[in-house]
Amino acid sequence: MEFINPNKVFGLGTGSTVNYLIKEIHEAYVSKGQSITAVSTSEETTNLARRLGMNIIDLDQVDELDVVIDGADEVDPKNNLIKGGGGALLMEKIVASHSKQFIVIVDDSKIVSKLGKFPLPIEIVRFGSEKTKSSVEKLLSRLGYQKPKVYFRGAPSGKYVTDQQNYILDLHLNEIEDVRQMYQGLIGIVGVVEVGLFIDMAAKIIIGDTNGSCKVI
Ligand code: DER
Repeated sequence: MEFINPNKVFGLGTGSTVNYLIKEIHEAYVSKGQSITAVSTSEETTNLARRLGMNIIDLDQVDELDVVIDGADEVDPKNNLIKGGGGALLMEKIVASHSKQFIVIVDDSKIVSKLGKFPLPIEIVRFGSEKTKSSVEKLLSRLGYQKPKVYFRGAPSGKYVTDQQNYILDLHLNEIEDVRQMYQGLIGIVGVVEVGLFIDMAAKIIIGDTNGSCKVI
């Protein structure tokens, strides 16, 4: 909360952590009559924020944002992240890229020595999605990953469709040896829109623990 200036437009990520933040913002400002304007990274965030009385505007209506606050699925010692467990990685990355400060809130269970235990989400276009999936599998074997499992999120009951009308592939890698090499390889595949690796983006990580205290790194 202390990183938010209620008089300036800020960015709101997506997920259960951000949902708590939205409720706190409502409590601290909106419920006391202060108007709050934010840019959102998903329909889920937009719906909750609007329901709690906030104005949500389009990213293109603002110049650079001062602050964007989001959650993450994993954080490594260099503050690189896996994101996209909630399915909003593309919009989250676009909004975070237009912010002076990208701040991430996690609990200590998400701090890891190497990224990859959490399946890496990538957003791919729906056209030719099986072909894109094979290209991803070929890349992973070339990079030395033995029989990596790559799944369409939501399949087989019904493939998950993102707010931007794309699919998500979850890559079960266990450990990502070289995050930059992985990012470069995946983003170079035609059909891949964005990768849930957020490298060198987070300015601060706020880590909460089960005692209710938190530290900022
Ligand atoms: O999908 C996402 O990128 C979310 O922000 C995710 O990284 C954090 O979600 P959570 O707060 O529900 O754990």
